[in-house]
Amino acid sequence: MLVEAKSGHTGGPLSCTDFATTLYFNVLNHDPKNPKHPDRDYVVYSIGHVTPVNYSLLAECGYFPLRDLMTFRKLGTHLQGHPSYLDTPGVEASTGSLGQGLSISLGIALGLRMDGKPNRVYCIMGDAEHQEGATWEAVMAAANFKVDNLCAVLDLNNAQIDGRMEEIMNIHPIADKYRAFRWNVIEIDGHDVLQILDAYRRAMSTKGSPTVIIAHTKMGRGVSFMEGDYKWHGNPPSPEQGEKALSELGTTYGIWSKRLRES
Ligand SMILES: Cc1ncc(C[n+]2csc(CCOP(=O)(O)OP(=O)(O)O)c2C)c(N)n1
Repeated sequence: MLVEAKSGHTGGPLSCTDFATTLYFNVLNHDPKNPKHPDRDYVVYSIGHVTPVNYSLLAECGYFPLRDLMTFRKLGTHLQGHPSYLDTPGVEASTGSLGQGLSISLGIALGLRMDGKPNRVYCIMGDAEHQEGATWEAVMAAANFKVDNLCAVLDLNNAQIDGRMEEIMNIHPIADKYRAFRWNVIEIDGHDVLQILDAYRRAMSTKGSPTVIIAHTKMGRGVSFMEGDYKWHGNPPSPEQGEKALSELGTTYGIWSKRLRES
């Protein structure tokens, strides 16, 4: 997608891939053939820019054909660089302006609770996004209203657009901050699927407070020349780099083109 588009975000989507894939395939109650099903769980990407992982998972789940992925970031496609809920099935909120997703998720969660419904809301957040003040209003309100159908997943990759998060505007001690706001805090290795599954289960059984899963991850996870390097935040790979990345991730362009043609 990124090579074809010649633009877009590579590093963040790869740091989110393990916990986001686990969420869609093992945790979510959803029906890709009926995206607006009233009993569905909601996923809000507060870090709207991680569309490569968001759209890939929606396509793999069957919300739309895999071949649509090759239109990513092109004029007229429903797969724009940042997600639009009016255009793409499975997208619950139009995001991209950082710091808004937790407030949106909180509103959805409160609405569901008012209607007496059991649906859950997942909000995928970035670490540097916690530099946005509005995030903390939502953190405070979610705990105050004991919104336990809300689970935030924090992609703690210590990287942002201009450098290392800890050097630009350190958000630590982030776990203590959430605890002080009376959230249920679960810290995990964000690339260990068993830990990820266990965290989602613990979040589901927590009553009386919202949960944040702090996922320690690596930007560009799985690709040797990208891992841990913030410069991959907003850059696409060249065709050669793309081929090398795919082979390190256990696939090839050939395999992908075949799947796309057949979809
Ligand atoms: C309100 C707002 N300010 C600035 C930006 C530009 N921007 C896009 S991504 C990003 C960095 C986000 O860092 P992080 O949340 O850690 O995501 P990651 O780098 O891990 O993908 C910035 C500053 C934006 N999208 N919205």
